[in-house]
Amino acid sequence: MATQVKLFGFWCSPFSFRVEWALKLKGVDYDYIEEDIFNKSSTLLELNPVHKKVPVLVHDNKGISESFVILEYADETWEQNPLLPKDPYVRATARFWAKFAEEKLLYAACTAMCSKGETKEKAVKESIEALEKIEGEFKEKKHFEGESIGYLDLAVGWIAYWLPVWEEVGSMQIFNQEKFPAITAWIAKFLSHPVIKDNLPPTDKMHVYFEGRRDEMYNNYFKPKPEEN
Ligand SMILES: N[C@@H](CCC(=O)N[C@@H](CS)C(=O)NCC(=O)O)C(=O)O
Repeated sequence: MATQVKLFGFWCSPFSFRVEWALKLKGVDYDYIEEDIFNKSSTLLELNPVHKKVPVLVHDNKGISESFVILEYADETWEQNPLLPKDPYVRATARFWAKFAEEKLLYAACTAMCSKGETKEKAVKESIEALEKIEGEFKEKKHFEGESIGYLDLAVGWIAYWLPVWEEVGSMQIFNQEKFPAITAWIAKFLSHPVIKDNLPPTDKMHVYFEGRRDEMYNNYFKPKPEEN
């Protein structure tokens, strides 16, 4: 019988990887389909007509989009190795911090990587402020105990692996081991987990790709427009 689960992803997408990690942690068998996000397939456009983005999970011929939505779907569909905590308050807290990191850190860090001057300075400052808040949360609670990784770990997993690449590509410093000891300890544990360490994109290729993205984003969005006469 053909595999019932398919994942449309992109080789260095932190959003795709959080879904791959979840499926692997749960032992769900799936076919991975690499999508060319610069020349999207008609299948992707049909599956995710609203955002036209990866990842998209296909289960029993139905498409599910948006990585956080997919994580929740996977957790409800394949109950082994639960990702979200049982307690409603702890569960809500995990969702809160996942959303916070996405909205306040991920987008600020990308902006910082792709911009220059004042925009970059502001985005670096915002990223550091967001990390300070996440550090406070990580210091207080453990989101990673023993072998079990949860929803929040997967949601913020990109901090461990993508952020250092973005810092180098953007010639900037956001992370600092002395300033963020709790996140530093979490990164070491997260990256040493077998499912995570065996499922990461090659950093040399990531550098090349994100350098290209940086230049493209700068030219298209952040480059000052010539004064109109
Ligand atoms: N909020 C989305 C973000 C997905 C996303 O931005 N995916 C990128 C790849 S990293 C994409 O498909 N980009 C294509 C485009 O923007 O047209 C999620 O969590 O799934």
